[in-house]
Amino acid sequence: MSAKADIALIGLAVMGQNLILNMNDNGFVVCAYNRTVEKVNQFLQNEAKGTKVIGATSLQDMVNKLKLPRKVMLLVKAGSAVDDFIKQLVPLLSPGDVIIDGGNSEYQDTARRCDELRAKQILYVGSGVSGGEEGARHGPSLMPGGHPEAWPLIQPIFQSICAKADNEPCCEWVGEGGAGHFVKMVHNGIEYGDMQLICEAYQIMKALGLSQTEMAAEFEKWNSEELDSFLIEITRDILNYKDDKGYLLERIRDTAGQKGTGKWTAIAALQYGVPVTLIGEAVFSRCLSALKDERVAASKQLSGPGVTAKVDDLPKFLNHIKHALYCAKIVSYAQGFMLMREAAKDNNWNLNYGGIALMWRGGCIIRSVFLGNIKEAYTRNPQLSNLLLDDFFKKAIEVGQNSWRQVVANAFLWGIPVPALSTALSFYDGYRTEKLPANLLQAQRDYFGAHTYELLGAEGKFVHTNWTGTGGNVSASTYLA
Ligand code: NBP
Repeated sequence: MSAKADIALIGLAVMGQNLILNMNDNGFVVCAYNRTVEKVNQFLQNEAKGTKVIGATSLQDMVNKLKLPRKVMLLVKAGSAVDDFIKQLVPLLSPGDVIIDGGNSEYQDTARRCDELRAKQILYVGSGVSGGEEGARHGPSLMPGGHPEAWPLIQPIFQSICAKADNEPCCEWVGEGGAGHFVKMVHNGIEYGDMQLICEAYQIMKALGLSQTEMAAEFEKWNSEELDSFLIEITRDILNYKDDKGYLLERIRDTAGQKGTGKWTAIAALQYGVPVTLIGEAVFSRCLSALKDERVAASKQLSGPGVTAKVDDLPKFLNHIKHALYCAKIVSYAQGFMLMREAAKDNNWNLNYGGIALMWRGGCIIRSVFLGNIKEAYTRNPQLSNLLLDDFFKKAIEVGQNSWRQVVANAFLWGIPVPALSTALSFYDGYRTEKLPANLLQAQRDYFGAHTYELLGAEGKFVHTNWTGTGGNVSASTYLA
């Protein structure tokens, strides 16, 4: 049989199957393969019936069916499954062929695989794929990075199958090595943050006695304003959803799961020393939710302020909640972009921040009108050092900050946890503070550990003080605190 497939796709679970059908719709011939080979036939006889999709019975068979240079995309479980397939594929491929990993791989794994495959003359791409099942089928957001020479080879396929926003593809080359998977990881972290903020707004509304219908109406309204986004829209639908026992939401156990990419973002933030506090709180909130039994026990023993949430003007307060959510969201994205900027510096990636906002603008879970505003901010100033300093976002916070403070302060007084809304406000206040109390911190470090400090006006010169008169004059170089 002559080679006729444009690309092979390995991994026939939800993402792989849907991406294959999407590629097929866009005129590409795909060769499907899976570790459990029976699934290939099942797929061809069911979901892919009547399409141009072809199947392979082995990796060798799959490779034989591919046009040159060969392109093989993996959509398998992240981790050792990716390494196993790469190991099996390399002897079957030729120099210049491309392997693409579209799973949720850790960006450092992708960087390592890039190095290993460079030595074997195989081109490697680690691509973020966002949008879940629906996105994979009808247009995901794609974030490819790795070996730049691979991009022209895969660009026609990737930019055909991806989502489009304002007629532009939600897919652009991100950068070398693990850049694509890093950006996808930050995207997932931001998704954690967005979801947590919405949950906090819901919790406050619930405490104020709103019914689910009333909450849904509020989210409906927000979805026609600056918060217009996929997550606000699905929250409205979830609040409205009823089965034969009534509203489903209240019957769902309040313990959140996680698959790790939010945690990876928080870990990367700590490693790069960037205060990505909101995503961190969103991850910890899921951890706290998982302590259900402990919380149930503690709820019977620990007291709160003993007041009921109450406001004089409900519509006005609901508007405050909207502004609080919006301002905190601006901080969250500002923090996410700060992290990408720092990682880019460290890894020599030339990230296009406006392009990243556009990639997230459609197809993915965090798609929103807001991302269009971020894209515009970076178009106005590609060198923008922080989103908070862009005129559009500066104005939005000026307009909303009083509301934000009202919501956080009242939630604290009412004993309602708002970790994401409040950490964002503390970050905002910290970021705009010329003089933080770190002078005292430096003095404490020098007092107990001789860690030295700089004097204002003499930056770069580190001095030590013998604070008690009994310590020595030698400063520390090893003990870290
Ligand atoms: P899964 O993550 O559930 O993976 C299923 C696929 O991995 C099957 O093809 C399975 O083969 C294969 N596989 C497994 Br499991 N262990 C393997 C091993 N040790 N060696 C070789 N193959 C192995 O599928 P998915 O939900 O479609 O996700 C695919 C990738 O896309 C993942 O990295 C995921 O994190 C990422 N992703 C998922 C979503 C989503 O919404 N689901 C969104 C964005 C990204 P088998 O059939 O033989 O068991």
